Amino acid sequence: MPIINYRAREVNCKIVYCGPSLGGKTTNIKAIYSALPSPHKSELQIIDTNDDRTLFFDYFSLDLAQICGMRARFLVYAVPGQDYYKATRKMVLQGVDGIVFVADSDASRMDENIASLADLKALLIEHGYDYQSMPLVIQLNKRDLPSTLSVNEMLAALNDKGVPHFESVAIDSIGVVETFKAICGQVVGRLTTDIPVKA
Ligand SMILES: Nc1nc2c(ncn2[C@@H]2O[C@H](COP(=O)(O)OP(=O)(O)OP(=O)(O)O)[C@@H](O)[C@H]2O)c(=O)[nH]1
Ligand SMILES: [Mg+2]
Repeated sequence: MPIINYRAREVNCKIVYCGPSLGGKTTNIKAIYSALPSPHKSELQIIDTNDDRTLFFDYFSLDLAQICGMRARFLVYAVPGQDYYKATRKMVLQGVDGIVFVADSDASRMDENIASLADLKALLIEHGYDYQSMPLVIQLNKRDLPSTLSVNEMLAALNDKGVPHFESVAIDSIGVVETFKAICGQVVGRLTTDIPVKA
């Protein structure tokens, strides 16, 4: 549930990018960030290792339009995908309002996509969140690779909720902003129906 500060007339929505390691979450975050106009965004925080893998999490915030007379701020995170950072993933998912699942389209990585989605579902359960009603967008990334699995095969394995999906090439900023807009739209859609608006 978004955090609402009625006094400041502010609502904070948390969006988390999840998915297997090396699938392209950090690349998405960097591409969205560079596409956003400066006055409305925070600094970009990326903490990674020498081999560019996320160690803690990636983060920026974005001030968006007014919703129901309140200023909406999106807090955007990407988790570390590697197996042994499960505790960090759980921490970052605390208070999540919407999820982008970035899948790797390389056919050889399908097992990791499936395992990562199972890990995400387990962490949501641990937090007591309902996967079925959680705003979710699936991104099929790395569509430029020669060895991609077909879109239908990937969706059959990953899109059990029938949510919106986007094909992307995050290194070329293709499909990245579209994905982000779609998850923001879902989260805002829930805001306008779920939140009791005080005068
Ligand atoms: N060919 C191709 N490579 C990509 C694409 N998107 C990202 N990459 C590359 O994939 C590698 C991993 O990308 P990251 O964005 O660091 O992946 P991540 O999901 O953040 O990985 P973790 O932080 O370990 O969870 C990098 O070398 C990227 O340049 C894409 O669309 N196509
Ligand atoms: Mg990363």
